[in-house]
Order: sequence, then C-alpha cells, then structure tokens
Amino acid sequence: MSDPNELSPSTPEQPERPVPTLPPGATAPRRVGTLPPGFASGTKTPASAPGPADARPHPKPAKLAGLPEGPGAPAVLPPRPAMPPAGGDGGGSASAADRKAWATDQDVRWCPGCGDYAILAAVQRLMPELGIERENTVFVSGIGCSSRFPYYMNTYGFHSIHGRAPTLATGLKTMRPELDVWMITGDGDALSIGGNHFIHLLRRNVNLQVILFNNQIYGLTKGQYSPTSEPGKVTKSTPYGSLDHPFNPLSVALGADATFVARAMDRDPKHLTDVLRRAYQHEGTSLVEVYQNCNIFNDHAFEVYTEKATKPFSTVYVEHGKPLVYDQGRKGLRLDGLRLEPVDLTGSAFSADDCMVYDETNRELAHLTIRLFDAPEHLPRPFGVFYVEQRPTYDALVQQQLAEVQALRGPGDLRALLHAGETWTIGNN
Ligand SMILES: Cc1ncc(C[n+]2csc(CCOP(=O)(O)OP(=O)(O)O)c2C)c(N)n1
Ligand code: SF4
Ligand SMILES: [Mg+2]
Repeated sequence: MSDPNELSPSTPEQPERPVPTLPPGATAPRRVGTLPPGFASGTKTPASAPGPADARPHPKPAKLAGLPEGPGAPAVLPPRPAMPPAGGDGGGSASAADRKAWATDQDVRWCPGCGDYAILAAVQRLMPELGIERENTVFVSGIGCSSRFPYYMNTYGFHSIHGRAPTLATGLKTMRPELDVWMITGDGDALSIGGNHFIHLLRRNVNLQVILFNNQIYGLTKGQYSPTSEPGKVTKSTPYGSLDHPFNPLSVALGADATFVARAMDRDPKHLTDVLRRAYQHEGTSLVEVYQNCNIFNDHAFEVYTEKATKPFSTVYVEHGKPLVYDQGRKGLRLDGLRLEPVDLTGSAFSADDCMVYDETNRELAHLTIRLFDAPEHLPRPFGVFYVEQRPTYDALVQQQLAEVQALRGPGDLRALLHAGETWTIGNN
C-alpha cells in the first residue's frame, strides 16, 4: 500500500482449473417439499412500534465531505490512469451497455449453473446506477471460487490471501478514503481462516461493503464442509458426517457490533440488488450474506428458500416499518416474550396487526430475527436488511486523528521516528 497508485487493473492471467466432478455419495439431503408442521397458537401480544423514522438513504457520493482539511489533510492525488477498454461487444440497450462497461473480457471460470454468476450480474447491473467511477472502485477478495470475482469487474481489484481480504481492504480504505471499496469473501474465507480478521473489520466499522458468498461448502478445494455447513454434512473431509455446530454468519456479525447486517440470495436478483444498494448507501461496514448455490459440491442447499413450491412458507422478507408477514399474508410472526412465534393469519385468532412491526434500528429485534435459523422446519428463514446503525467509521477517525496530530506537530518524518527514543546499535562482539 506504500504507493496505492500502483494498484493493477484486474486483468491477470490465471492457470486453467479443471472443472470439478461430483463427489460420490456427498450430496446434501434434499429439503424441498418438506411441509412445516402446524404452528402453535398463543395469546395475543401487542406488536411493538418501530423506532423513529430512519433518515436513510445516505448517498455515498458525498463521502469525502467531512474529511479533514488543512495541513494534515491527505495530499491531492494526481489524476488516475485511464481504465482499459471494457469487455463485450458493447451492443444492446443503454443500460446493458452501461453494465458491460463494468465487465471485463476475462473468461468467467465458474462452473456452469453456479450461483456466483447471478451475484456478479447483480453487482454489474447496480454499479452504473450508483453513479460511481470504475477508476475509483476496488474489489478486494480472499481465496475461493467466490474470490475470483475481482477478475470479472472492470475496476481495480486485488485477489489476495486466504482470509486476509479484511486486512487489505481496511488498509486501502483507511489511506485512500475516496475509493469505493468492496470486499468479496466466501463462508470458508470469512469464517474459517479469516474469522479473526472478519470480526475486527466489523467492529472497526471500516466504510466498505462486504459480500459474503455463503454456499455452505469449500467450493474451490472441491467440497470439504465449512463452518456454515449443516451438522451431519457428508463430505470428503467428513465421510461419516460433520459433528460441528455451524455459524450463523449474521449472528457472528451482530456479536461483533456490525453496523449493517443483511441477507439476500442468488435466486432473487431484484431483492439482492435492492439490498446491495442499501449496503452501498450505508456509511460503515455493510455485511451482505448471500445464499449461493454451489451446484457441483452442495447442490440444493437453499432450494427450500428459492423454489416456488416452498419459498412462500420457508422465507420471510423483513422491511423496516412493516409487519413480519409471510406466505402471501397467511402467516406472521408475533413477539411472544423474548422470541418470535409464527402465527396463522387465516383464522380469527390473529391478524397482521398482531405481528411484529420490523424496526431495523433495534439491535435486540435484529438478534431475535436473525436467530430464526435454529429450527428451519418450524420457522421461516428471514431475508432483508436486519440492522442498521450510524457510528463513526474507522477510516474517517484515522484521517481525522492524522489531521489533528499533524496540525499540532507538523508533518511526520518516518526516518526520524525510527531513530527516536530508545535505539540500540548491534555490535559484532
Ligand atoms: C493458507 C491457505 N489455506 C488453505 C487454502 C486452501 N483453500 C483455498 S480456497 C479454500 C476454501 C474456500 O472456501 P470458501 O471461502 O467457502 O469459498 P468458495 O470456494 O466456496 O467460494 C481453501 C481451504 C489456501 N488457499 N490457503
Ligand atoms: S462454488 Fe461450486 S459451482 Fe461455483 S464455481 Fe465453485 S465449485 Fe463450481
Ligand atoms: Mg464456500
């Protein structure tokens, strides 16, 4: 990072990777068609009202406003070099052409049918709409199938080290706050080898977007179980079934005091794009977990949430200020003590008025909602923006502190610093 102007555009050559083959006997149990059992009834509990109306969205183009000025302010940078020409034939409608401007000419090397394609398309569609510049945008990733993402974005990019994307993204955003930084990671990358770095990124609240591709498997290394795999997962590394309790990535994030926590899925691109747009508008670390189908090593993992026959009663979409209602209005979730309880809205006992009105500024409610995870046969899986909090970002605080200290003490001198205080000369004897 000593000279960030030397960042390379994301067009490296990659060695051919053989297409993975299906491992024998390692398919996940299919959950499609499992009907939920009857819902327990309970006494009526009045729903809480949401907190004060949220002032979002906060458009990011003004993100440099508020940064320190004066002697300590970061130096004005020379104009960035022109980007390489975009890939594709450039034909089609204006919006298709806009989207193509964000795509590279690299062969996309994900397996045919992989959910990664839909996420890439959603991001490429969103970029022109955000009114941002490719030359001021950087995608930083770790290692994994998902982490190949920067190759396919016609921006600056960094395919880095397994689990260490948070370190590079933090350094980059802190020293170059005018850049739009997106971090791409997988369930293994973020939550196994990168677990430590991931939680510190979130608590620091560095102003960048994280897209966590959760396919509940290690895809790139051909199908070992991951920290989000369901218990009993049969893989090459767990031939008799995994024994570990899985992480709920969003609970990990809330536990680390993340300020923007959301979930979307590859098979609902409109909702995914809406959530990514909100993530971009948030000032701070925005975590978006995306359920992504790995059709080679973990096919059908999320089918119960994506297929027409089961999606209505298996999912609930949370929206700020709206009651938690699902299954086309036939079911809802009401607060019963300290838990959310599913209720039948087709009878006379309960109506939508009894259901919890979602408040995305309420951390406790976010915790409860995100925990609709442990008993999927009884409860719908929630999607949407669960929690949003405004808190100073690490990068802005660092810049402010630099400006204040430099205003007091003048510009720093690294050589003088290294030779200041207690120093030793190492002799020969
Ligand atoms: C230090 C190190 N350890 C292990 C690996 C091997 N490795 C590469 S990718 C990967 C897991 C990737 O899984 P995930 O993050 O879920 O990404 P996916 O391929 O599923 O998108 C592992 C274990 C590595 N490259 N580097
Ligand atoms: S995540 Fe699975 S389907 Fe996608 S490229 Fe990797 S191995 Fe293939
Ligand atoms: Mg994975």
